[in-house]
Amino acid sequence: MDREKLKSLTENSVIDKLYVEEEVTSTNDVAKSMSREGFKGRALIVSELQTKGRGRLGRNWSSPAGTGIWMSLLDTDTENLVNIPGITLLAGLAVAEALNSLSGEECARIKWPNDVVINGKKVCGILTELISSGTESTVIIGIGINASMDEFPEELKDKATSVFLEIGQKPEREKIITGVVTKLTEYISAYKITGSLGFAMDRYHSLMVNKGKEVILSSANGDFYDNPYIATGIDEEGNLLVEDKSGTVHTVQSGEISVRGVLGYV
Ligand code: BT5
Repeated sequence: MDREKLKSLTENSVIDKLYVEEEVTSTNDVAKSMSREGFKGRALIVSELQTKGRGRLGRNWSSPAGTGIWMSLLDTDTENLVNIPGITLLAGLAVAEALNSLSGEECARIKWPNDVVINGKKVCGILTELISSGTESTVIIGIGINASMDEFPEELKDKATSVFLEIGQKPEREKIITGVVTKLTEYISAYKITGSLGFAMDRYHSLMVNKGKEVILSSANGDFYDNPYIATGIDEEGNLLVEDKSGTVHTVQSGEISVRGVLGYV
């Protein structure tokens, strides 16, 4: 990773601090430590390798050296952030738009709530966490993008892909990072002001891969009795709207939910 190529992020005050690391357990863990040590403002942590990359619900995130973008944006100004799950959706939108402007096509799409996919395979996952101590809280947005790997471990082969495998060019990671973080911080500022995802709704819906599709919902407590549902879109808080067979619309919060297509992952 070329730190020089990322310096516009601090020069243009998109972020206050930039950390470029060779190896960490998880960039979200580094962000957590910074928050506990009293950091104030907006920082970006990027690492070549993560030894303990994490997904949701304690799942593993494969983060080999050199071929991916493993980064966390941390923001301690959370007073006006009313709804944290909405941030994950904005991050997905920022990533999909940045990848599409790289390829010049609308191939990257968002799989609600936290994946970006190209041609039905996962190219990016997002893990948003909120750390609170006393009255203060910090939001940490962890973003993993498969950039230039040409193969995946056996267990991920059918589900995962990279920008290189789909778009055919080894992307300049710094360019993607700059695009994503610039967009995402703009979206977060708008979200803080309006308190709603309304401003991003049309763009989100146009890139949402599971909109209008049959989806299978599952959760640990198994309370989805009417699978499959039709996903009709999101509301202004970022909840998923689904219709059951009788046409009744239900609102689903992202929390501990998994969503997949009827025939597979999408
Ligand atoms: C996610 O969880 O998709 C969130 C991933 C967030 C990763 C970033 S990297 C920077 C920051 N630091 C961290 O430690 N994490 C964040 P989830 O929806 O639970 O998906 C996890 C599942 O995705 C796994 O169980 C695998 O099936 C699959 N998976 C793991 N590694 C992958 C990869 N590199 N590409 C595509 N799929 C992967």
